Amino acid sequence: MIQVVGHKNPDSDSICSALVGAELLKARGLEAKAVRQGELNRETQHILAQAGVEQPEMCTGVAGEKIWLVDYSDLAQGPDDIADAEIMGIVDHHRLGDVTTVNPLEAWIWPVGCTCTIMFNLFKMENAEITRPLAVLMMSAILSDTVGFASPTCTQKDKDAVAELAVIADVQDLDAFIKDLLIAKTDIEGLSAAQLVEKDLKAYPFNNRDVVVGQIELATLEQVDGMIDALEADLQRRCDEEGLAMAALMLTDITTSTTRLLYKGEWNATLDQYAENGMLMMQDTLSRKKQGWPWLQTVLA
Ligand SMILES: [Mn+2]
Repeated sequence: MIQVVGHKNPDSDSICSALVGAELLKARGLEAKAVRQGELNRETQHILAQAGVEQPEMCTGVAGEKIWLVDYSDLAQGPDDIADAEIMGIVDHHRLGDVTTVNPLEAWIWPVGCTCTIMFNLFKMENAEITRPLAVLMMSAILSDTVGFASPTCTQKDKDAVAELAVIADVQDLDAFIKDLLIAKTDIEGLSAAQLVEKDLKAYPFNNRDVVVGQIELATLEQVDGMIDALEADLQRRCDEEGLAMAALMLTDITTSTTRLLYKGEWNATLDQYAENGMLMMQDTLSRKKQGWPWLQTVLA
């Protein structure tokens, strides 16, 4: 049995590509199942309901198991016992991380907007059947990761994949489909500050120190107006408890591509010079991977 596992604090791509990847392996005649490393966010719940697909079961450990990694290749984002698993495959669209393997592995790492775009091309290469549920999972993940094609991470391959998948998924009105998805993506009603920070938090080891950067995608920054103090307090708490050099949170208005950065930790002073009236605004910043984190790396270096 091969377990297909996405990263910690799973986003929609991490869940959908695990589900789709398990089906790809099954189409090859292998035994496989998707697993998840955390609870589903509201957007992912919306996607699975649309697709009529059950959520993957919770990952309870991978020691001694054969695994595929989807949507990451960093040890820090994998299961805690990943060192004792056999990594058989990687499908990812991030920079190459620090996993190493004993045996040769199958690795598909493309600079595209979404892991599911690579999955779609693998299905085509292998002439594996793409059912309607699989098409809904893949096109939703692509539209989520590329924020409806608006992200600078989006490529022609992502657009081509959605065009073909929308036909299989029988989606007539793509704009309405995207709108519903983005409403679910930006729904933060009732979530606590700690839940919001945790939602899409990623570890970025830097200069031998631990750094975490989260991101909340919003329809308007006003959604978090009353929560700034609580969010900053939660970032500070994480620095204190985990010895982080920095904990940052991107508050991103996906309609205007404007990001407000909250940050706490030892490296505060370096970032303070870019703030005005205590607010660090990043214009034209939608993507953590292509814009937010690269800028932070340059500034912190
Ligand atoms: Mn992804």
